[in-house]
Amino acid sequence: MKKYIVLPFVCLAFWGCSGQKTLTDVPLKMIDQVDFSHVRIQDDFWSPRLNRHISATLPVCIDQIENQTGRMQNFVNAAKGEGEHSGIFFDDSDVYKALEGIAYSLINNPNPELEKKADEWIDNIAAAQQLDGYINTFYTLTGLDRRWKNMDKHEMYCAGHMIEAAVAYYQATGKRKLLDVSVRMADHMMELFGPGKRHWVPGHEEIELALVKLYQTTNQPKYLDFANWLLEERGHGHGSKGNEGKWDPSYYQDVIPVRDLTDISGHAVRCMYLYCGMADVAALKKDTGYIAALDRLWDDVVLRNMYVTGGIGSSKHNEGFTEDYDLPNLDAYCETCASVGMVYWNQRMNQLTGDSKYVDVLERSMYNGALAGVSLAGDRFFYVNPLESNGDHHRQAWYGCACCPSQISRFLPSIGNYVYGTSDKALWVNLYMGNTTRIMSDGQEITLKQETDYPWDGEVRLSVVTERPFKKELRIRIPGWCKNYILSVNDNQVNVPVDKGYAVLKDWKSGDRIVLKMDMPIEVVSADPRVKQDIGKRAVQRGPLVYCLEETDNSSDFDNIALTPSVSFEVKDDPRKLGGIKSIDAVSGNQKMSFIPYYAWDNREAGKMKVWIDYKE
Ligand code: FUB
Ligand code: ZN
Repeated sequence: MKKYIVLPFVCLAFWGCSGQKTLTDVPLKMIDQVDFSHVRIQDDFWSPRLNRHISATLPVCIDQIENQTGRMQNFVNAAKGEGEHSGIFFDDSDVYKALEGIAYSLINNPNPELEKKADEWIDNIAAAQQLDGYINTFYTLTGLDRRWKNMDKHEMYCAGHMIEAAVAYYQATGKRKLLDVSVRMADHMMELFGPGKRHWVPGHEEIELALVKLYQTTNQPKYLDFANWLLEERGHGHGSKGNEGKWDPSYYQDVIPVRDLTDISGHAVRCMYLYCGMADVAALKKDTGYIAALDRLWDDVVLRNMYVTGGIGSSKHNEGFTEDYDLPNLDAYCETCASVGMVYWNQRMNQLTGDSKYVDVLERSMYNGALAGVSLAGDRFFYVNPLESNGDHHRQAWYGCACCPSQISRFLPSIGNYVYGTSDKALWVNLYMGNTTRIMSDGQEITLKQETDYPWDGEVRLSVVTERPFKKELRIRIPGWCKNYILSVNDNQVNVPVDKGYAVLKDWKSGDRIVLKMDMPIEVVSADPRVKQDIGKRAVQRGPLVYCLEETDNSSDFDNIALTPSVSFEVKDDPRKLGGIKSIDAVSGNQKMSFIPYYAWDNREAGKMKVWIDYKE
């Protein structure tokens, strides 16, 4: 693999490889997500985080949107048609993303007060919609005559986030008001743009995946077709000629048609949302060209442009990519939104292929790059996630550009989406976290239950209870990091085939005690030698977690700490440290060091931090 060679990312048989089966007969979406609304998460790792999402993250977002910034006031002003717009031209999107987070929270944790707040917001949003369906407070307050002229101004990006919020709120409450606003805005856009009408290449992708959700919610194929048309607009010279000359088309993924893409380039979050939109449209339109492009792009991202934390986008300059293997640590950008985007995209790839290599990356991005984006208390956020710090990089309560806090607000309550999947032949177990899940499958209720101390421990106890005999396979993911495991059913070890990273258990019955015991040793990993910033360095990981050194635990001679071949490690239970962690103590030569999980850094006094540690032979 690319950035770090110890892990087993091999080129698995995938449709893009030569000599593989043709695509025409293959259903393009193999796995359906088990929606998080069915997944009751209850464990020592995630439950406190989900509770803090309700008690801290959402209140911070609401306070910022209503009181500390003018985001909600912009809607109030736009409704009245008077007053100024404050903030950035795409600030509406933060309101929509926080609203989506509220909706997800309401699904598993009904809360009349929070629902009332969301209804108030939706009233303000609806009142700000123009008669022709247009909605965007920036242009309403600064001159509607200037709308739809600059493709970089995020009008469709904001519309996309509104649609996602609307779908979420409709699912949570059955209330249609924001959905109706969204439908009117989508219809407005389709009156202006589309085949035989005006060209448009959204400067920031997002609308495409949102239109697919709108299609799935309204059953109106025109929204899917419009998403497809927008994707096909790219790469033909119709797009933005640049933000006053600052950006070239590669920043916007607008150099060549998307089905011809081979390399990731430009802005990282834009890429992730584009790839999600392509995967969604491909699945529904059976567009194998899109899948082949996504396959090539995945290799380019994961083998040549991804950090060990699952973060992507190394450069602050374009919030994105430079050249292959350029992965600076101190200056790493690794925007939180991009790591969340990696989760969104990799889930789609897994659903298309049934290959667990995508869940390996999803898990890496989720537990490291994305989770670092929020403080342990849930009230402060990283926008940029470097792999090294001089002690001057800290989470903030909010940002002028607040895409990352609002991203966290919608991502955390929906993590249950990534745990299970269903297909014609199988139930898929992708992630390990304590939960009880009830789904309908083949006309009967199935209850799946996991008990585990993951990510600290590799033992997972799983049971599946069905009402009647149930024929499907259980496909249990063996993570890429796991080299040794034992799978047992009712205390009897079973040796079952492993297909694309899943142990395939065919012989099971309702109520069986299925136990997966994964060895979770400490691994010392090195980067691909082409990553010049990591030459002579090593990183430490255990299970899905990447570890780092913080100065506060390693105050003596932090800059000269080095691992050696004779290093010895010990995993230490630290229930009172950083919300309860397993730290890793190491003795290397005469030096002692203590590692903590990367996600937990910068939650104590300021100090230096590093993931990649000098290695002395
Ligand atoms: O432009 C909207 C969002 O703001 C992007 O996704 C982030 O990178 C930030 O620039
Ligand atoms: Zn962001």
